[in-house]
Amino acid sequence: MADKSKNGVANLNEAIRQSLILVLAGGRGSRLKNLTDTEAKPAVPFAGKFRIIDFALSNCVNSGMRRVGVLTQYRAHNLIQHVQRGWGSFRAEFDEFVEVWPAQQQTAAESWYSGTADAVYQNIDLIESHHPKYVVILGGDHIYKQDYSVMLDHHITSGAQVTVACLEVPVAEAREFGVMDVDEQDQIVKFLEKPQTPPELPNRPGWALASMGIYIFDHELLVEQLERDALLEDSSHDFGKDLIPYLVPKVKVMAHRFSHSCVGLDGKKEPYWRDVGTLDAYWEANMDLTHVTPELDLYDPKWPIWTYQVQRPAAKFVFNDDSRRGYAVDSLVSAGCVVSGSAVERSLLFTDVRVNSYSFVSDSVILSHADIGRKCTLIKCIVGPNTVIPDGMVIGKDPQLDAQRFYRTEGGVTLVTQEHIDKLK
Ligand code: ADQ
Ligand code: ADP
Repeated sequence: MADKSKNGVANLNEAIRQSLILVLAGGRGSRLKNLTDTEAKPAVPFAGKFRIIDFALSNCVNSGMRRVGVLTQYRAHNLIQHVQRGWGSFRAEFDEFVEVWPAQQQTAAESWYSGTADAVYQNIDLIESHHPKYVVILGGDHIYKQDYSVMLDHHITSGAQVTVACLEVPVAEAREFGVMDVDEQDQIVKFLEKPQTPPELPNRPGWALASMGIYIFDHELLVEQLERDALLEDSSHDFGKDLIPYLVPKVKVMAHRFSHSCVGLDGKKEPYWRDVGTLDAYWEANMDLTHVTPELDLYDPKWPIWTYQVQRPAAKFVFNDDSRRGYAVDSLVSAGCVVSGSAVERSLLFTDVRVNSYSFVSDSVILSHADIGRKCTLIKCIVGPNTVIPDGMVIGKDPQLDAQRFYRTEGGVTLVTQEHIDKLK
């Protein structure tokens, strides 16, 4: 295979093979309300047939990095099952694997992971057993397409010991991130975790350089630093809060611009990277896919997004002469769905959804196995999995009533779950 390096790194393919990826998949994502009652955020379904973590894992595989540990914690059952079923087919004898590394496996610590660095520290024996040269650490809860091998290439050519992926974000949003100052070579000179007043970019007022929480470490430095930090009582054992700010003045920590390794940028101004951590952001990112030219292209054969899904029959549309309906437009309809005598517009139906006669669904995200009764109207909703919407129910026309009965977001999206429906009875 031809070497992939754009910068002339000798043996980039070998460096890729010597890398170990750790996907942090333990976050709860409580801003997703009832959607994360039963699962960790990385396991939340997205775009009809995927789960959020499939994007990070597909990036790993498409980047050629096939030694992956998934670090879990909160409500991990569905996540573990999904990773094992969908990603468990790598060949250990070729030193390729996607494995789940559950919390508390390695140490006698009494508490669960306290921060992201602690999560990695607790798995230090497992990491050592793979003898990596580079360790790539990333979160499992963002939607984006990135070639991590390009970032590794940059890490090696720049002579960095740590590299942090970053992108430009409006200052108002930057308070939620780690924010950095860089010199002309993009070496990080200052790193502030979630600052109240984020420093602006000199050449782009109103914007700041934010960390994506994706790090490449030289293995030895990582181990040394995790061991050092573990002994500190006043540390929260977090990469963004503790390790990165500590290392910036001491070793070469480089910023890697996401625009250099983003897949599918194709002349677009801003690279696509979404935290679907709130219901509004989740709804919007799903809705984007129903647009004629979505910002996120899921149909690119050069960067496929892989997943596990049960085999279901093709979606079916039944026209009803009386209602003059039985269709879906500007919508994504997954396998196993039946849209019968009803109209679906600008919506996303996940697996096995039923929409029955005389109903109208628009601008909505309907999760798996939901059943929308007859003569219902649903506008701008997120319907939870397995929810049965009773015949005749109208949601999305009366904000006050919706807020009383269901959960209504600031952005005007109504979340409807079976729990809500049961309470109405
Ligand atoms: P945060 O957004 O605060 O900041 P954090 O809560 O640290 O992110 O979670 C990062 C990732 O680790 C997530 O994918 C989460 O699911 C996972 N995670 C958290 N705790 C975990 C644990 N104990 N075990 C396993 N996984 C765990 C971070 C950085 C910022 C950066 C943003 C970018 O600190 O500097 O800007 O990410 O989103
Ligand atoms: P409605 O409330 O819209 O009248 P029905 O449950 O009566 O819905 O179904 C209408 C049509 O939808 C059926 O005639 C059938 O063609 C199709 N349909 C419903 N359920 C299934 C199913 N399990 N498999 C295949 N088609 C189905």
